Amino acid sequence: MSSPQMRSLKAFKALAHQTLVATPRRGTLIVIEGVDRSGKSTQAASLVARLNALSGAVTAVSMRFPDRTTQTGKLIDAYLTQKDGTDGDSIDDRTIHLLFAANRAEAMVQLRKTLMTGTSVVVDRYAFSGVAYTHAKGAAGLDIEWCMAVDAGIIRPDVVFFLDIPTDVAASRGEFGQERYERQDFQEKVRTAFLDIADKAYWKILDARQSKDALGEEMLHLAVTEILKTENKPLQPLWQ
Ligand code: DGP
Repeated sequence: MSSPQMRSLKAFKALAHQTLVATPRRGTLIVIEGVDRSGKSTQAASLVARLNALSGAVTAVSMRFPDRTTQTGKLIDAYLTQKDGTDGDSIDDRTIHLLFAANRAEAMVQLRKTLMTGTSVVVDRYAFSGVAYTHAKGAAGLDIEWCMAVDAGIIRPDVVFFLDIPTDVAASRGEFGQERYERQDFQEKVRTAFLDIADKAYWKILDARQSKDALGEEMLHLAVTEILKTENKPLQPLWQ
């Protein structure tokens, strides 16, 4: 990187530090989406660490969906890992969709509270996964509008980072294939559905094939830009 770029990155980080630490503001809701094995969880953890290192304080925390620790999450986990003793038909497609949505809805009070106390939240998967995975099943009645309807009204992210990756590259990564949805043909449909619902107003489509570090720096830069813009903008409902 050339020195003028270094200097502007340094100035940018200094401004970010000052703003993150000194200004009372609501936190920013940052969502990371993508197909399985696109690197979301690694990048979510790294983004929280980078944001906190930048501010020298805990100004960001992470969250993930599905949250497998709650009652709804335990049912979802049994379904995904097929520990329910069946090969997958124990919960029908509409019911599992509703359970995933309930798993997000039940976290909204805590999420709102965290944001309103000024902490940003980096979320690994959100309602967009809900729509993409259910719609990708291609079954009658699982159209995009129906899939969106049950998540309408949850907190709208300020920004969505979509970690885009060809599904053959994702499928070649470690541990692919362990859970129910991890089949490359299905993941291809999921990727298409994600790109169909991507809202240019607040989605950033990022190349997830680049190195972990390069992607991490790109996300940090975009996240800080978003945090600086959030100020005290009211939280908005999703899809309403
Ligand atoms: P993860 O813990 O991020 O690996 O996600 C678990 C799996 O569940 C993954 O294959 C994506 C899928 N998934 C996540 N959210 C939803 C949802 O709302 N609906 C459906 N049908 N699948 C989801």
